[in-house]
Amino acid sequence: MAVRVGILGATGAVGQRFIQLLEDHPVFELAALTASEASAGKQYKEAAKWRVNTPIPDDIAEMEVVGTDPSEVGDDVDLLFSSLPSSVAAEVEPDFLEAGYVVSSNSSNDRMAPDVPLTIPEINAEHLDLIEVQRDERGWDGALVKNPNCSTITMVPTLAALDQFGLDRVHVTTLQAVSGAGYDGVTSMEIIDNAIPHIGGEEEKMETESRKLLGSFDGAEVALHDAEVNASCNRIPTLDGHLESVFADLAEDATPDDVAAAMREFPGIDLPSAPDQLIHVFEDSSRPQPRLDRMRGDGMQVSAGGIQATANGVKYNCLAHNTIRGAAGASVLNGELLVEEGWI
Ligand code: 11C
Repeated sequence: MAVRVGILGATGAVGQRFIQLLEDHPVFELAALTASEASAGKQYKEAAKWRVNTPIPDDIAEMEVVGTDPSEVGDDVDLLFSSLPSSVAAEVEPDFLEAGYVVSSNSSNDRMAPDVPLTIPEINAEHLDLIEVQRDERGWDGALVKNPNCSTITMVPTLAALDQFGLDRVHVTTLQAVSGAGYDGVTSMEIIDNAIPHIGGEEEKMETESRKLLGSFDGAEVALHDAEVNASCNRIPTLDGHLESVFADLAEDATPDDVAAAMREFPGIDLPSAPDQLIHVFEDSSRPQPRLDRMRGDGMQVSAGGIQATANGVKYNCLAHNTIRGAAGASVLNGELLVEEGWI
């Protein structure tokens, strides 16, 4: 039986990706679209400035957008995907959680809250058990699950593969696409022939979220991984796809071939939106590249390449599609995990 889902923040860039990814989904049926009061009451095609590279599905184009409030969404929706701006999500998500909705959220508020699972299903599915803790402590009938920031999701699968060699220290420099900032069209052209060596808050997110994702879990609490993580985040004029250069110091000896094998063999998960293989490793040292490689695995696979030895470990590049694997696809995958594990 289909699980009826809604989108909080359906008109934004990530909201549009949700709509694209939910078209013909084998489990989810899209039943509610919410946006700000300015859009409520309009047909979706009137409310959204559509920027995704496939047409708005016909049935969605004519759906009425409702306000972001439980009374407007109705109680026949089982799961909400959230892509609200974090300041709005911090106000709105608790209303839905108190009203009993399960929320799979891409918004950055509460990602580091101790009782909120921050999950990538292939990495730390067991952290979903934190839902019991949040229900006990916050009195919610619903449940809140977060996915990490897109630049974190790009790197963490590769670090998870390296952890068997003793991950001591990570330095990462990112080259991030303009879609991560919600830029589009003419606005994105403002950074052509330029690079911006700062993205507000991004470095801290990479440094903390990665350690929570890789942390150990005793059933009630996540202990952050003790690796030191240092990030430098930069915006470049690429439309989609975050490329990252990672330098990882390892406690044990591991050759580039060992590291490549560990990445290739890192297990996937059997969920509808998951790629067969989580990490694709390129031999060609000029790959991965955003334009050529971001759509691998329908945008859900992470790519790595250029693996070389350093004095204390390895360096390599990794890449993922920032609004699919890094945002809407990540939330949809968490939604699929919630269904698979019986939380919905
Ligand atoms: C960027 N990573 O590329 C950001 C966008 O915490 O989910 C996503 C912010 C987040 O600018």
